[in-house]
Amino acid sequence: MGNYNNMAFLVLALVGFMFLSKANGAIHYYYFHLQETNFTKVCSTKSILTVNGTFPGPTITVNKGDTAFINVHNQGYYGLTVHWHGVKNPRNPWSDGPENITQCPIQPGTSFTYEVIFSNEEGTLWWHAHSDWTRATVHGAIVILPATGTTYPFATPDAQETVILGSWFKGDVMEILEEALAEGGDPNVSDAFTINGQPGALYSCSNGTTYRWLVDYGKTYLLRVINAVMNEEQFFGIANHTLTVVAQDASYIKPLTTSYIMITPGQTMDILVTANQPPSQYYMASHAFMDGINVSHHNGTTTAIVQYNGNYSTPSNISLPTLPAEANSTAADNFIKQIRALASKEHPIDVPLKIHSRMFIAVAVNERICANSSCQGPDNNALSASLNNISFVTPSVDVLQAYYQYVQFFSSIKQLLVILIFYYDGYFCHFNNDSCKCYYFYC
Ligand SMILES: *[C@@H]1O[C@H](CO)[C@@H](O)[C@H](O)[C@H]1NC(C)=O
Ligand SMILES: *[C@@H]1O[C@H](CO)[C@@H](O)[C@H](O)[C@H]1NC(C)=O
Ligand SMILES: *[C@@H]1O[C@H](CO)[C@@H](O)[C@H](O)[C@H]1NC(C)=O
Ligand SMILES: *[C@@H]1O[C@H](CO)[C@@H](O)[C@H](O)[C@H]1NC(C)=O
Ligand SMILES: *[C@@H]1O[C@H](CO)[C@@H](O)[C@H](O)[C@H]1NC(C)=O
Ligand SMILES: *[C@@H]1O[C@H](CO)[C@@H](O)[C@H](O)[C@H]1NC(C)=O
Ligand SMILES: *[C@@H]1O[C@H](CO)[C@@H](O)[C@H](O)[C@H]1NC(C)=O
Ligand SMILES: *[C@@H]1O[C@H](CO)[C@@H](O)[C@H](O)[C@H]1NC(C)=O
Ligand SMILES: *[C@@H]1O[C@H](CO)[C@@H](O)[C@H](O)[C@H]1NC(C)=O
Ligand SMILES: *[C@@H]1O[C@H](CO)[C@@H](O)[C@H](O)[C@H]1NC(C)=O
Ligand SMILES: *[C@@H]1O[C@H](CO)[C@@H](O)[C@H](O)[C@H]1NC(C)=O
Ligand SMILES: *[C@@H]1O[C@H](CO)[C@@H](O)[C@H](O)[C@H]1NC(C)=O
Ligand SMILES: [Cu+2]
Repeated sequence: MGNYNNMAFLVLALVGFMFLSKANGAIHYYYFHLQETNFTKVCSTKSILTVNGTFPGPTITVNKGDTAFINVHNQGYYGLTVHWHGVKNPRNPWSDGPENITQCPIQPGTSFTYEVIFSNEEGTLWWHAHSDWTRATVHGAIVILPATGTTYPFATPDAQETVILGSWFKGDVMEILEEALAEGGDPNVSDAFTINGQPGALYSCSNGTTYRWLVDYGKTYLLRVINAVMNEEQFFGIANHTLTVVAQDASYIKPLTTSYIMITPGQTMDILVTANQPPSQYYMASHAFMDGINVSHHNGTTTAIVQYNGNYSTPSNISLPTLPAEANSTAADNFIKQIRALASKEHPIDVPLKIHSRMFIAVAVNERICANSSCQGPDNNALSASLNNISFVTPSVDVLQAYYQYVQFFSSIKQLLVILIFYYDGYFCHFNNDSCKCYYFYC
C-alpha cells in the first residue's frame, strides 16, 4: 500500500512536470504543400519543387520554447523529407528529418506531420528538404523570437528582415546530382546566387526583379541572414553600412562590428543594421569565398537593394559593397577569429572543459576507385566524401526505426515478455502471451 502511494505520488509528480514543461510554450500549426512550380530566372524557365509555390518557402515564426506541428503534404514527383536545421528537438528524433536516418521519405501523394520542439534556441534557423539535392529549392527561414516576457540581449530593434542566400541552377537539380554521382566528377556549378530568390542586377535578365528591402532613416533593423547556397561559403555585406553581428545559428555572440561577414552553407547570422546613411539606395551583395585551387564553383555576385523610404532622386549609380576577393582566406579568418559566445548570465554556455579522449578525424573529398578508370574525378576515379577514409552510404531502411525496434526487443527480453521473434520480408514482429506487434522494417 505504501509502495502504491509512493508510486501514485511519483506518477502525479511526473504528470505535473510534463504538464508544466509543455505549458511553457505556445503551439503552432503549419501546412506545407509540396508542389512543382514554374519559375523564370537568368533568362530561362523551369519547374522546381517548392513549398506552396514560393522560392524560398514560407517562414516559420515561433517564440523560444514553443512547439510547431508542420503537416507536409507531398504533391511532387519524388519522395523526400524535411529537416529543421539546428533545432535540437529534445527526445524527439522522429521529427529530425534526414532521409533514411530518422524516417523514410514522404512519398508523393502522402503526408507527414513533424512535431518540432524548440528548447534553448533563440535567433534564426532554417528548414530544408533532406533528400538528395531537394534542399536547393525546398527551404525557408525559422525565426525564433525571445520567449514571451523576455527580451533580446540588446536594445529591441525597430523591425526585422530576413535574407536567404540561395543558388539557382538552370538545369534540374536532381538530374545534376544523378549525373555527378554516375560520372564521379564535380556536379555542375549553379548559374546564379540569389537573395530571397532573386539573382539581382549583375545577372542577365534579372535587373528588373532585384529584391528590395525598404528601410526608414534612423531605424535599427535585425537582419537575419541564412546561407542556403548549395555548396559555397559566402562573403556578404551592405554598401556604406556597418554590420553588427549579434547571433549565429540561434545562439547569441558578443556583438561584432564589421563591414562584411563570411557565412558557411547551413549557417545563419543575426545582424543589427542601422539605416543611418543619406537616404538613397544601396546594394547588399554576396559572392563565394573559395580559396581552393581549381575547385569548381560559381563565381558570380548576387545583389539586392536597400532602399530608404522618402523623397530623394533615385541615384544613377547604386553603390556596391567592397567585399573581400573570392580567394582571400585572410579576410575569412579575420572575421571568424573575432567570434565569441555571449556567455552572459541569461545566455550561458556550457562547454566541457575536461577532455577524456582525443580524436583525430580527417575530413576529405576522397577518391573511390572506378572500374576501367572510367570516371570524371581526379585520376579518372570518382569523388567521394569521407571521414577517416570511410564514406557513408545512405541505407535503404530507416536507421532510427531499426535501432529503436532492436532496443525494444532487447529490453523486452529483460522483461521476459518476448517469447518469439518473427522476421520475414521486412516485417519485424514481437509475440507475447496475448498479442503480436509487427513493424514494417523497410521504407
Ligand atoms: C500553404 O498553402 C495552403 C493552401 O494550399 C495554406 O492553407 C497554408 O496556410 C499555406 N502554408 C503556409 C505556411 O503559408
Ligand atoms: C510549367 O511549364 C510547362 C511548359 O510551359 C508546362 O507544360 C507545365 O504545365 C508548367 N507547370 C506548372 C506546374 O505550371
Ligand atoms: C551539366 O553541364 C553540362 C555542360 O555544360 C551539360 O552538358 C549538362 O547537360 C548539364 N547537366 C544537367 C543535368 O543540367
Ligand atoms: C537596372 O535597371 C535600372 C533602371 O531600370 C538602370 O538604371 C540600371 O542601369 C540597371 N542596372 C544594370 C546593372 O543593368
Ligand atoms: C557610399 O560610399 C562610397 C565610398 O565611400 C561613396 O563614394 C558614396 O558616395 C557613398 N554613397 C552614398 C549614397 O553616400
Ligand atoms: C588547375 O587547372 C589548370 C587548367 O586545367 C591546370 O593547368 C593546373 O595545373 C591546375 N592546378 C592544380 C594545382 O591542379
Ligand atoms: C567565372 O566563371 C566563368 C565560367 O566558368 C568564367 O568564364 C569566368 O572567367 C570567371 N570569372 C572570373 C572573374 O573568374
Ligand atoms: C518630394 O520632393 C519634390 C521636389 O522637391 C516635391 O515636389 C514633392 O512635393 C515632395 N513629395 C513629398 C511627398 O514630400
Ligand atoms: C556610374 O558607374 C560607372 C561604372 O562604375 C561609371 O562609369 C559612371 O561614371 C558612374 N556614373 C555616375 C553618374 O557616377
Ligand atoms: C584580404 O582581405 C584583407 C582584409 O579584408 C585585406 O587587408 C587584404 O589586403 C586582402 N588581401 C588580398 C590579397 O586581397
Ligand atoms: C571494364 O572492362 C571490362 C573488360 O576489361 C568490361 O567487361 C567492363 O564492362 C568494363 N566496365 C566498365 C564500367 O566500363
Ligand atoms: C531511402 O530508402 C528508400 C527505400 O528503400 C530508397 O528508395 C532511397 O533511395 C533511400 N534514400 C537514399 C538517399 O539512399
Ligand atoms: Cu541542415
